[in-house]
Amino acid sequence: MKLYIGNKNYSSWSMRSGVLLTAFGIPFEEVKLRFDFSEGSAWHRTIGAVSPTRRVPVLIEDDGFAVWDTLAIAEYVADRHPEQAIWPRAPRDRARARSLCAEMHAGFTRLRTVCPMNIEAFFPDVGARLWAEDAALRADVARIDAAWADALAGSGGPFLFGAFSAADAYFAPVAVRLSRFSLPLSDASAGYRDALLAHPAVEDWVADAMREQDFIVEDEPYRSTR
Ligand SMILES: N[C@@H](CCC(=O)N[C@@H](CS)C(=O)NCC(=O)O)C(=O)O
Repeated sequence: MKLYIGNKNYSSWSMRSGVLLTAFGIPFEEVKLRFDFSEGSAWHRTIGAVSPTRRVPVLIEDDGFAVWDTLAIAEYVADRHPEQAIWPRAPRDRARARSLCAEMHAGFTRLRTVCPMNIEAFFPDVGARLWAEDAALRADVARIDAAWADALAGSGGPFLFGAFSAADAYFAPVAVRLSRFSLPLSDASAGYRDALLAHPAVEDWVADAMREQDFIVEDEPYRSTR
């Protein structure tokens, strides 16, 4: 199967599915589409041909069957690979992991808006200013911190539910944002952020992102050049 993704440096949704498949050793071919939102671009033509939502990520089976949206992709891959604990095995952990993914999928809009993922760039000064000025951002980070600390206290770590699961893949781009904008966390959550960033599937994604050497203006509110 193929996983269509956007720029690895910027595409946080693509990262979730890419990290998930890599972390569980599920074979797939990666098809990277460079973001280009101009009229008639290759991006629009290609994504329009494979995904009804015209968004990445989208998973395409060899017979052309498409699964779009990170939550549906995680569920589909878990259905196809019951031998893998993509969701935690214990029912309550599984329910909690799904709650956290759903919460991430639908929420944390302030963090996502003002701290866009940009793996290769470090903005500690912007982060400090935002932290001082933006109560909605502080509330998003406080909720993430509490959710992480609660799950880690229950599982004992190193990942949210012990072993790496879809919930951790979901929070990988959050760990990147928190680190790049240098936003403060409790000790437990900071340790988890670092463990997540050190996971081999996350490290692979980050290394590829660093090599991209691209600059997409729409994704760069804090820089005019690289
Ligand atoms: N809810 C979707 C979000 C997907 C999404 O917004 N992807 C972005 C890239 S990170 C995209 O394709 N944007 C292109 C556009 O909005 O035209 C998911 O979970 O997959």
